[in-house]
Amino acid sequence: MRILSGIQPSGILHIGNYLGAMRQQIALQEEHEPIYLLVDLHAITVPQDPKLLRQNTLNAAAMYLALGLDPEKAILYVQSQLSEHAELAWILTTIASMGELERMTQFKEKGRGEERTKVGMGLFSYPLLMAADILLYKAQKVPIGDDQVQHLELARDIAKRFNQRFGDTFPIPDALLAESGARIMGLDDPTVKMSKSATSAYNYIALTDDADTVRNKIKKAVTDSGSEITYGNDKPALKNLLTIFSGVTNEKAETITERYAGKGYADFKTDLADALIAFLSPIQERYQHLLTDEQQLVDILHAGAERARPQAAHTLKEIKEKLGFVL
Ligand code: AQP
Repeated sequence: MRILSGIQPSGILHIGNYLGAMRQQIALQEEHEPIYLLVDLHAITVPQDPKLLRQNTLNAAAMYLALGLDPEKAILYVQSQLSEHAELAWILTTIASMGELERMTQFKEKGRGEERTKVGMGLFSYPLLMAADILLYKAQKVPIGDDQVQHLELARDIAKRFNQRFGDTFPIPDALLAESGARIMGLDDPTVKMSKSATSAYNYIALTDDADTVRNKIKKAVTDSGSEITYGNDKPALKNLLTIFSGVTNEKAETITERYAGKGYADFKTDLADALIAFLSPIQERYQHLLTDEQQLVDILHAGAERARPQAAHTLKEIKEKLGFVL
């Protein structure tokens, strides 16, 4: 079974990226040969500083490895290293409609505040590039966070339409959502998802945050009214903190809440910060070590692209033949 997902190297990676996507992506390498892309072509749909984009791409590769991705098992590479992604994305623009792209909430949110005519074309067609990533490898399962489900639905529609017009070509891909943590919310606002492009750093716990920063952010994290530590929809901020607590300790949320019967938020927050620090410290050590050898990271990414290239080329050739291109 082919599994594929991507992550934008557009800044820091946060605990939402990990619990919502990267954790299960890495676990899947034990039984499959998944493909994970550092999607720089997606990242440039909003302005990027070139030097920073390069560094963020290497940082994201180092973080995947520090979290346990084994490049012998999973295939990790940079999307722009194989031109087939962009080529297929163009072909898909010819079978998608403006109307279906206009319905995408990410485009609406990221373009908010901009005059409509000024929203970038790349941002608009972003989901088609994602569909191309998936369809290029005929992926059947796509491990993503909840916020990407709408884009996956579009990829499914595009795959079905292509199959109808040109004959059976693509399996219809399914989203693989984490059982818990598929949507981690902002620490400063539990009504919006944790996001690397949040205006305040108090929105997220970066995987690279040091111990003092983690303590400070958890201390400032918003909580709900009342002082009891319970897990439920009536306490969305606490529910989010408990999901994070449970995610980094592998304890059930209910088991955690039992420990805080009769205690207040202060104890809970101190322990949550400690749990996060204990989880992040060894990862950060490996991450820093991996970044000392940039060439090794580049080599791993090149090797990943070379492993993936034959299948990407094969699928694109098949598609071109079906479209009637002279090869
Ligand atoms: N808050 C989240 N909870 C659970 N999963 C999340 N993901 C992102 N945020 C959360 C999942 O992480 C994977 C990689 O995300 P991405 O960087 O490619 O795209 P994104 O969804 O746009 O992530 P951000 O951090 O929110 O970036 P910005 O701020 O640029 O929009 C995806 O599988 C995503 O679902």
